[in-house]
Amino acid sequence: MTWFTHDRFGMFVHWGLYALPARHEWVKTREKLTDEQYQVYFDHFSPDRYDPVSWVRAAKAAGMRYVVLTTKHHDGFCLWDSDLTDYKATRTPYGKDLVGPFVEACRAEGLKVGFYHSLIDWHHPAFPVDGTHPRRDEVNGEGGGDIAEYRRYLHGQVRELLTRYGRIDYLFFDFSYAGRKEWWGGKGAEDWGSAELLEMVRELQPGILVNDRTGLPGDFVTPEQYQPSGPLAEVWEACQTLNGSWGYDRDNLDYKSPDLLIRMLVDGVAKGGNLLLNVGPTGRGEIDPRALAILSEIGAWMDRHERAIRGCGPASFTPPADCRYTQNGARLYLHLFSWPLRHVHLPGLAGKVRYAQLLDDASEIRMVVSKPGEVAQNTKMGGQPEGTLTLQLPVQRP
Ligand code: FUL
Repeated sequence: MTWFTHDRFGMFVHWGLYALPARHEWVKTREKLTDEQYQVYFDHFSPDRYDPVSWVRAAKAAGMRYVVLTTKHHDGFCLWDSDLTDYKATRTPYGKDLVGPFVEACRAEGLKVGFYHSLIDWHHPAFPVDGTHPRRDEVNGEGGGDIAEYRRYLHGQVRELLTRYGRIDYLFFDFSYAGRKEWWGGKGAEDWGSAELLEMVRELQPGILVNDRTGLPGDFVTPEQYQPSGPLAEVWEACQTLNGSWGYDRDNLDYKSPDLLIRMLVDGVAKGGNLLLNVGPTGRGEIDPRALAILSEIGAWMDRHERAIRGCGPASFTPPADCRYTQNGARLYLHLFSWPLRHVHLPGLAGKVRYAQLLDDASEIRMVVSKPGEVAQNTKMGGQPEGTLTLQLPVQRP
């Protein structure tokens, strides 16, 4: 687990046919598109500007240390040259495997390699639901779906992915949480054969980290688009969109600010978690400029503040309002989400801090410890309780 909880920050990449309609990765079900209607995106899939090295470099410059690519999303389209289907990139006008170059790019840049793989599949004829209609087996009787056949396909494809590209560090299955009622009426872990699936995964890739969405416990849990309210018992990673959509969504301008995303990262590390921040490349294969601009602002922050994130975890002290602590060994980092009027009071820290400095410019932060007897009075210390350490902040926020 060490690289994962050390690195803290990764990039999620949702990319597939849905980049062409460019209105959310669930467009097929949301708009009830038939297989025929959706086929037009397959027939026009031609990402002439696909350059995974540029993706990985953008991730690295943003301070991310691992990248997770959708090998297959719910629409069933495969980004690699699977022997088990023709519904794959190599049969589109593009005609080439997309996964191999991605893996090589991550390796070349020294980032960890992650795969996302959807357990549900709206395209495979044996999968009991296509995402648009009622269950195939209810409509067609016996012949409408065959979960056992689909399970063989699923396991076979995961085997391909884990044997063709060398070492894979991370696997994000989607989407059965333990105890969750399946939206399509399935049985979760039993349908996927999750116990055998996980056994195979660990045999093929002994060092891999697997998430919790097979319906069985994994190595980490995956809060989606929210921050847990405090540390969790499990290792965790929040996944987040830039604008509410995972796939490229051209007209959705509801972007989170870089400032908010940095706070999410900080808040997560303060609670012992990672952040997997998503981009949805376009149908030509590029991360669009709006997303790149956000990544580069996060990168500028990370460049100066990386040491308050990387290798850090929660501290045992409770921070004041609007603040977070992250800690790495004997170093405690205080993150101020709003800038108080010159003083910040840290309960319980008196006598515990040898020296304080502003991370931004290494300038000294003067510290004052409240003494017994000063407590009740309206002193310069603001009547802080004994044991409080008060920091005198710069006149201006740097
Ligand atoms: C969800 C999926 O349905 C979304 O499309 C996305 O992939 C997200 C990370 O997981 O369960």
